[in-house]
Amino acid sequence: MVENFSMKTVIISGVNGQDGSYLAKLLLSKGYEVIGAKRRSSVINSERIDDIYDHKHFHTEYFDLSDASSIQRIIAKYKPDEYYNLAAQSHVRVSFDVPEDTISGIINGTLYALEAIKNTSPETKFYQASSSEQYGDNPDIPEKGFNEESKFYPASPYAIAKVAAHQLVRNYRVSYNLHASCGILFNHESPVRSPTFVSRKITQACAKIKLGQQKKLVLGNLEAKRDWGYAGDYVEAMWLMLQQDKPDDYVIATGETYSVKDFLEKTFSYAGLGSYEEYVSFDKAYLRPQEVPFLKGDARKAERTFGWKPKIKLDDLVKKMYDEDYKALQKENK
Ligand code: NAP
Ligand code: F7E
Repeated sequence: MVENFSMKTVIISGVNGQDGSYLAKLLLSKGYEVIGAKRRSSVINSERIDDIYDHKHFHTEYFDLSDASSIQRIIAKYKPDEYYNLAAQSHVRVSFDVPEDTISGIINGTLYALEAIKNTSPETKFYQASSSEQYGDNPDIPEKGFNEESKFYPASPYAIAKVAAHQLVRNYRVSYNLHASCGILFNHESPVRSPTFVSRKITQACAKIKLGQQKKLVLGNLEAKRDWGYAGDYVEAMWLMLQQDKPDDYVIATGETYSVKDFLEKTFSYAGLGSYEEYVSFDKAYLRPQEVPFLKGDARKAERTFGWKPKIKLDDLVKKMYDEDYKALQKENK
């Protein structure tokens, strides 16, 4: 039960995920009562939030994106000051295999939350986890990168759903005067990123190769370019968006872009393993039916409006992720 009624209350959907876990810790440090909404799983998968599970201001609730009643129930129960809509099937390639689940979860989960807020808690401020994938394969790339005015050319079921959810949020903002903002976040990673994404797949494999636990790393397209930042910096931007007087949309990015090959070179070089080419092989299973070749973001609006700038860029991110992987694997082996 929430005990202290003078504290601000927040619901974070997808609290078990990478961003949910960073955001929960940030908001606890800011004195919020944090309600982490998670779905039931057959095995315990709360490792990312184990360290706050017993925090007296942290509570969990079960919900599911496909279950409108569960979302209505938690919003009506807590009438939170802020709601962060982070839960999603977030893997782009997997969205081609489970398009219906991905699309219905992202669009309906957003709709159910917006409807519940409109009907039972209209003062709740809402954050939407929009994505740079929404720009897709847009060939018109401004010199500084994609910005809030750039057109969306979504190139996967995941991105198509994120565009629809983004438009829903804008529609509810205008139609019902809700404080609902979209953060268009470019790729952001961390030591707790799932190893099914390429950044952590590389840092973890590299640490295992260094420790003699793995020989090869199998990847897909090495030419794709991404604007990679640090999740810890990006959740700060989510919070800042909801502290503004007016709701709006903001790009959050580093403004720098690198290829998967660059990521490999940086990680293998930092690990002192020499050329990645000795270890990496190709499997078409990791290709997508349609690829997003180039992403770079222009976050100057966020900087102008609330002073947000990334603190960690790619070189430091690679070191941070590799070091954590190496330490954890070494500890496991003792
Ligand atoms: P993540 O690590 O994959 O976490 C997603 C969370 O959503 C997980 O906790 C997952 O639960 C939960 N979830 C999935 N399907 C659900 C369902 N049907 N009902 C309830 N919960 C469900 O993703 P993330 O990197 O933290 O990203 C957070 C959000 O930002 C996502 O919406 C993602 O699409 C978006 N985004 C991410 C990035 C990025 O680079 N990280 C960039 C732009 C936007 P389980 O733990 O049980 O699987
Ligand atoms: O792929 C290429 C792959 O899966 C990055 C999600 O958080 O960010 C993420 O989506 C690139 C792609 O991230 C492998 O083809 C090569 O070009 O790490 P990723 P993503 O697709 O950019 C956005 C902003 C989101 O919103 C998403 O939720 O790397 N790549 N070889 C590979 N990718 C993976 N996963 N595995 C490989 O073996």
